[in-house]
Amino acid sequence: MSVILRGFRYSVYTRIAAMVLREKGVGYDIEEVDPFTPPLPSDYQKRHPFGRVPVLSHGATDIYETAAITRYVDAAFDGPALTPKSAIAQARLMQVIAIIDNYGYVPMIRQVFAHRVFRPAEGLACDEDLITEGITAAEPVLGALNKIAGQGDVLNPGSITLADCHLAPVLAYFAMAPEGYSALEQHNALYDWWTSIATRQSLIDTDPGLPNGASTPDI
Ligand SMILES: N[C@@H](CCC(=O)N[C@@H](CS)C(=O)NCC(=O)O)C(=O)O
Repeated sequence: MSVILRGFRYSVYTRIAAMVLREKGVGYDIEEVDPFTPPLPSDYQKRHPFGRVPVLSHGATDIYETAAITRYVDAAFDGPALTPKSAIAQARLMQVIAIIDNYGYVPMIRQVFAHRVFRPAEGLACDEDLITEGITAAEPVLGALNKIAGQGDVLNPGSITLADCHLAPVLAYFAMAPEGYSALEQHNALYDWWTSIATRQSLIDTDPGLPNGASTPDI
């Protein structure tokens, strides 16, 4: 059965799904869908009722919501297990994913990365107040993730789980902003984890770069 990842090349959630597919060794095709430039393809709304990316299509089955996609990929395909066995590690894994989705994505990606890195690469203005707001809101997120990394059940450089794959693309973007990198550096356990995952092949292979070939800011 075919596996198609429908998503936007610069989308952090699309990259999370792609990273999990690569960690599992699942071959897939990509169909580019840009949710920020409507209209969406005519058949897309029936695949994703909220019009976001990504959607994973496996044969005739469509799955949306990245946490559901990555769980599905881990369970449905052969390859290394990306869900740990112990109850506490599974709970920590779910916490990492929920923290990113509920508290991390907007400040770290939509405010800090978008305004410090992505919009300038596109030649658009950035809003300094939003960056400041995002850094402030990211602080408790980094603190919570640092505590979990320090406990070592997940975000452990010795093993890769769905939590690692959910967080790595988010921190990769956040750390491209000099303020984001400085904030990350203050959290030792999380920073140690980041320096290890930053060289992971699946993260490197899914790096979309920046629009217009812009270079990443010096950090
Ligand atoms: N809860 C969704 C969030 C997906 C999401 O927000 N994707 C962004 C791109 S990274 C998007 O499609 N944004 C379009 C929009 O906000 O209109 C998931 O886990 O898949």
